[in-house]
Amino acid sequence: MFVNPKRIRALVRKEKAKGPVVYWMGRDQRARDNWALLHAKELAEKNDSPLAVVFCLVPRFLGATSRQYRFMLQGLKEVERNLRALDIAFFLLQGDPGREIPTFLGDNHASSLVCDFSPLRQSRIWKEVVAGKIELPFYEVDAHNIVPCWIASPKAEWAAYSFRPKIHRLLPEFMDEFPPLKRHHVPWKDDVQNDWRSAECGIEADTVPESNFNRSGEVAAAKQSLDFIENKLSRYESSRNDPSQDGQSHLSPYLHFGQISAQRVALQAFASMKDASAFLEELIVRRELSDNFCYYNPDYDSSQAFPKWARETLEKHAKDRREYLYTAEELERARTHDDLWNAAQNEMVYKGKMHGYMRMYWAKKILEWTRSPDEAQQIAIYLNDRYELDGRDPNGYVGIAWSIGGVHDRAWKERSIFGKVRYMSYKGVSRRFDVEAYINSIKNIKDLT
Ligand code: FAD
Ligand code: FO1
Repeated sequence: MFVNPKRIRALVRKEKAKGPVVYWMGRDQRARDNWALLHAKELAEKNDSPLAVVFCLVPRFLGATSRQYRFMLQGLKEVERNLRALDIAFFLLQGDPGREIPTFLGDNHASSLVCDFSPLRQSRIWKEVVAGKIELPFYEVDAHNIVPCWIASPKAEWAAYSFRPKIHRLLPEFMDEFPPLKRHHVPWKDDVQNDWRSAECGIEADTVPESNFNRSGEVAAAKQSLDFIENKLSRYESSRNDPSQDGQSHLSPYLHFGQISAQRVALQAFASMKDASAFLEELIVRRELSDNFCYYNPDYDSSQAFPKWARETLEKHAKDRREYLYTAEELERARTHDDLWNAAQNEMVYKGKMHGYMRMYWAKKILEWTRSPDEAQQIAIYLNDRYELDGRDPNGYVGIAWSIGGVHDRAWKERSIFGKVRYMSYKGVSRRFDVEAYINSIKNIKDLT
């Protein structure tokens, strides 16, 4: 048995022994270190069946732009090559997964379906629709979290302090080494040709300028991870909160598209350094806490999901005078009075990835400079998902809800507009790092693009 059965749950229970096994790839877009693919392979081996991986490309996806689609498709082409080398077929479908996946299963007389896990609404709806249409076993495998989301905790956690001990208790069981993905012994019946060009033409995304972020794909992700662990992990704790230094791993776009497994990164970090706890706190506890939040709060992208104390305090200050008020367009164009905020916005627009520390300041200022917390949250989600390569992720919904709505945080000293939600000021931030050096570094990126 390759895969810990606790990582798997049945969405449809039916018996059907013969026919190909299909893995419907969604969030975990990689061949290597993928528990969902390993489970599908295990099923196919048991039945001497062929194995196929399908990805269903939707023409519009939650405000994703040309930038994110390009990054994703580049990675998927590499997945196709890696799978082909192992006699595993890869199909790029196009259209609505609720229709395309059942049709593909029927046309190919599939015996079972495996999918990966996402706590987000769209993915859950797709799976419900597919489950309602098919008469074969359908399994979901959490290939994204180290501790499967439904095992980590049975409820929405208050904060990292309540979630951390649960994760740490379960980690020894789930930090197991991945078996290699071996060549499949029953090849697909015919040669598969995917029409990538037609898929690219079918995308209906808005066009935004390309970012200058690194290459996409499994190879680039693995290289980024090793480079970080060898050269930067030891100073992560002291430098990660300084936007004028390059102290972060830059793994979030790869993690978002599942081009690298967080478990692989964690195994490498553990092996390389005795105490990598600052990094592992972010990579494991904070990241998996975001999945926990979205999984148990269906309103994860609305102010309804803010804790009661935060909703009450924000409501009390709803009519407070705003010294500056900006429209979504002014914010998008980085036309504010605050050079630090403008630099952060430009970093996101031109680089495709804003520094983690600046993301907090950025979102909190949107609360300060717009008419209401609801408006602030919607603008922050819109901009984040339009420009960040790692956008549309539980980490994004939670990061924004933390900054604007006190999610996973506590009450602080009461003040205007924010009420008891934690405040950040230009002056306070300037004491922590060299603001001018950061602003200049962003001017350089902008000039180069
Ligand atoms: P590193 O510091 O090297 O951390 C490694 C990994 O740990 C990250 O890739 C990420 O998976 C995880 N991680 C780090 N910080 C956090 C955090 N605060 N919460 C949860 N997981 C974390 N992250 C996204 O992946 N997508 C988003 O759209 C996103 N939007 C954000 C918006 C706001 C307003 C805030 C405050 C945070 C947001 N984050 C988001 C969380 C965090 O800022 C990024 O994950 C991080 O900056 C990514 O850079 P990195 O991979 O170099 O991080
Ligand atoms: N997943 C898909 O299954 N099909 C898509 O067309 C698709 C596009 C896409 C674009 C941007 C982005 O950030 C993610 C995208 N994803 C897509 C992946 C998505 O994160 C996962 O499918 C989630 O599980 C859905 O909640």
